[in-house]
Amino acid sequence: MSLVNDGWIKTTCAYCGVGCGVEARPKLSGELEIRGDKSHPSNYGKLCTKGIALGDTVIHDGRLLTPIEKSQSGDKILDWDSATQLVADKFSHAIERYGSDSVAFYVSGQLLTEDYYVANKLMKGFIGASNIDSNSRLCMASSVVGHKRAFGSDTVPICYEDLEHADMVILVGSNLAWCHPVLFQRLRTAKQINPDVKIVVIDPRETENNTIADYHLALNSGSDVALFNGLLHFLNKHDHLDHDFIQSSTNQINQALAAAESDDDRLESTTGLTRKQLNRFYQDFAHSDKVITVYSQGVNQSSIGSDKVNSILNCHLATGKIGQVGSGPFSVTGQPNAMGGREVGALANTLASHMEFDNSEHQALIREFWQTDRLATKPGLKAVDLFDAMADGKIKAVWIMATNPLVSLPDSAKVKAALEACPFVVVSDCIADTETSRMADLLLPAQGWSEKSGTVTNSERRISRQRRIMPSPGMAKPDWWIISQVARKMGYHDAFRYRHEGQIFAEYAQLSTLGNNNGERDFTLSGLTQLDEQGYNQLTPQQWPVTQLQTETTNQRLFSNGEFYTANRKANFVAVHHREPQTACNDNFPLLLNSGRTRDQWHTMSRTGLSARLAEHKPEPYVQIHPTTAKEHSVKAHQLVKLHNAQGECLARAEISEQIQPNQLFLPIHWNNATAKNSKPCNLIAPQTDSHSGQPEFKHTPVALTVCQHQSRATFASRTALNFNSLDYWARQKIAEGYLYHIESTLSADKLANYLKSRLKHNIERLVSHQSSEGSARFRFIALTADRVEQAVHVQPIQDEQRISELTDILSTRFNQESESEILLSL
Ligand SMILES: Nc1nc2c(c(=O)[nH]1)N[C@H]1C(S)=C(S)[C@@H](COP(=O)(O)OP(=O)(O)OC[C@H]3O[C@@H](n4cnc5c(=O)[nH]c(N)nc54)[C@H](O)[C@@H]3O)O[C@H]1N2
Ligand SMILES: Nc1nc2c(c(=O)[nH]1)N[C@H]1C(S)=C(S)[C@@H](COP(=O)(O)OP(=O)(O)OC[C@H]3O[C@@H](n4cnc5c(=O)[nH]c(N)nc54)[C@H](O)[C@@H]3O)O[C@H]1N2
Ligand code: SF4
Ligand SMILES: [Mo]
Repeated sequence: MSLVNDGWIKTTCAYCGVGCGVEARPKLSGELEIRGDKSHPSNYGKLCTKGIALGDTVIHDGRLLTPIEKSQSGDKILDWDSATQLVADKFSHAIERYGSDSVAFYVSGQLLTEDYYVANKLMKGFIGASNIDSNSRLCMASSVVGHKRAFGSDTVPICYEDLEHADMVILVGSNLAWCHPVLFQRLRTAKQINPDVKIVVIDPRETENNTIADYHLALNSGSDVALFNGLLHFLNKHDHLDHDFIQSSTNQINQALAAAESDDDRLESTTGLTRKQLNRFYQDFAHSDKVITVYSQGVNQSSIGSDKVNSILNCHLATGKIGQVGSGPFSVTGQPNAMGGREVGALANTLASHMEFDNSEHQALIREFWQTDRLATKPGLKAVDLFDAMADGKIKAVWIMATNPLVSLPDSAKVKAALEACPFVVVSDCIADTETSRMADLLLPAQGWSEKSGTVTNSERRISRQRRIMPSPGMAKPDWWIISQVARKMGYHDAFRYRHEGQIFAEYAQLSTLGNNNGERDFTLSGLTQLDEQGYNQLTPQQWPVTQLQTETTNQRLFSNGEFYTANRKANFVAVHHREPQTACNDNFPLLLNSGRTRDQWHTMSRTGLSARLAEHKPEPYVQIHPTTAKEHSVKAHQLVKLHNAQGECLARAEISEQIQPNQLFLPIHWNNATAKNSKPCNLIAPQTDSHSGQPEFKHTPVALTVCQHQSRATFASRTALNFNSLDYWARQKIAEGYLYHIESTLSADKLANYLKSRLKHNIERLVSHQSSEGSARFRFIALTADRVEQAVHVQPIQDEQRISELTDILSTRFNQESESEILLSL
């Protein structure tokens, strides 16, 4: 298959774990054309809004272009040699003085497998410690624990095609419609073709999933274990267990059944669902031959996330609905390479490539393979514990790559204190200004999507190439290169002599085969060990296990033979009990805050935030509030509200909606101090975690709510980014040719107008201003050059019911002198 056709280059989407195949073609103008790759078996040419807008985000706005050493005396640009030498020296010095546990890497599911492999090799293989953890800890850790406990391996057994063969698909704690949109499209099409397929949504909130669902179970937040224990008990009581499968392929069902039964008498009060609702769901599960349960952060991000996962796996094991066409549990991965990171082993508690610390044979194999006598022998600190240790002064140097912990870890204040306490903080990112990069001592510019090259693994274990399509700006380099340079400067020359990412991949493929000739471990790339540079460059999607180079599309599933990866090759039932989330609402903090994603933004907006198209869907941070709750708290639609608790506070615009239950709130995770004032949920979220997985409880935080007492509001369009931090509230929206600031203030409208007028650029040709003639103090200013608007401002009192104009197109409007006053009046 030709990978380059009419200039189109095959690559993989930068965003979610669906891992859609993309074709990209650079235009002479520097823009990038994007279309879906029809030959890619995960998406067959389909893309979602974020994928389609990839071309908008390859602009160089805000990129980090050089290594920068930051100090009180100012910023210093470094060359790569000095920058990597500085990292090597600081890390080596800390290790010499305080031991290898005094340094850490905090990495990300947005690294490529090759980057991940090299980072893990350096930390565990040569620094000899295991303080390398990934933001996947915040994302997939509970699923990893659940899988390992049940299957003896971290395995997602299904392939996407199963969604099209299932009789019943359960979406639990997954907003598939917004977070894995192309999978959702595949499911919607399957339902259109066969309306008898049952789709059930299990989420405290209503989401877009409901548009294709047969029914929605709006369970109480955190009650999934009770719900699935109820299902297991029902299956047992009504004789729906698959006794043959249980006998031949599983261990310890009796303990799990007993635990499920003991939860059953409080089932309705715990879940908030009626017997009728429960029975309908339980009957449907029992009577559907082929069932897929899709689960995501509503399951994982909980203080009992691992138990939630096992409560689901128990039901699939008890009925043998696993490893068969159209059947199985399906943990969807979030980030483009969250799965690759798990395969590499870049979590603090695994060794490498599905090999484990507690297995001395694995240790010996890896030691020999990496030619090292320094291999780490015990697990390191998980993300939240790592930042706690940092706050306690125990971590002397940390290297953060491709993640923004000051926004995404719980308890932002503590994370900030931790970074302040750490003597040497290195941040590798593509973007210059992130909340975390503001805390760095050294910034390293990384290549981003469309510039970097390597592999990612998606939710159905399919490995695809991301390819280099555009040159990278400034001095940006691949992460694997940066890490290797540092490793060599730390003295590990021979082990890190990579010239090309393909060499790293071949080494990694080799590692996956160690001691694995008879399929002892599920993960193997034995069919890819012989890839040469050309083979790697041309690599088509491969679904693991890969025992032979796959030249045709495969749709494999694991566990089809009823064998698992435990010592006796049988799957384990895990006895789990419902437990309430760690914090409950009380009189002071009566509302329950849930947090998650919106359709068109990705995490901290460092990339999707560059697209004006994507910004239109949700221009400002918002909080979903039920109409009854809004009434009780005197909140009107679109008012700005403050959420607060002992942990901190956060501002967002009220979106009154029946999609959310009374007394619950939903806040998106995307806005942060780089894009808004005080609008990130992690200000409010306590660092409570699941004791098995270390995954934080992001979806269950008691808060109080008050309406902001602001006097005025404004919109401010500008070609350049501005700083409005002295005002009470601002949020930045990308628009064509610039930014639009949404502002609110405790100042009166005229005072705010004066202040904003003072912020207009002075080097403009004309400044036209206009005060409303209607008596109410409405102000409009516009700063013009010959034929275009440089800046435009509109201010009005808060009680003014007439919504201020949006100004979203103003910067891209061309005009002449005659149309000038017309434009001003139309503002
Ligand atoms: N547009 C977009 N897509 C993304 C991302 C993005 O940033 N933007 N990020 C990617 C990443 S990294 C991830 S991890 C995935 C996340 O994908 P999802 O997990 O689907 O997304 P979330 O919005 O975090 O949460 C899912 C749902 O869990 C529900 N929930 C909350 N508490 C409970 C509970 O106790 N039980 C149940 N059953 N449900 C509950 C929430 O109401 C929410 O609707 O999305 C990926 N895709
Ligand atoms: N309240 C709350 N908090 C949450 C969650 C939640 O549901 N609620 N979800 C959690 C989950 S599931 C996740 S996955 C995290 C995500 O949280 P983060 O990982 O902190 O979010 P991102 O914005 O994706 O950060 C990635 C950074 O890497 C940079 N980057 C992109 N590509 C590269 C690259 O190739 N190399 C380098 N060096 N840098 C690169 C980007 O510019 C960006 O700054 O948030 C977690 N936090
Ligand atoms: S579904 Fe995910 S991988 Fe596919 S185009 Fe959308 S964001 Fe990209
Ligand atoms: Mo995630």
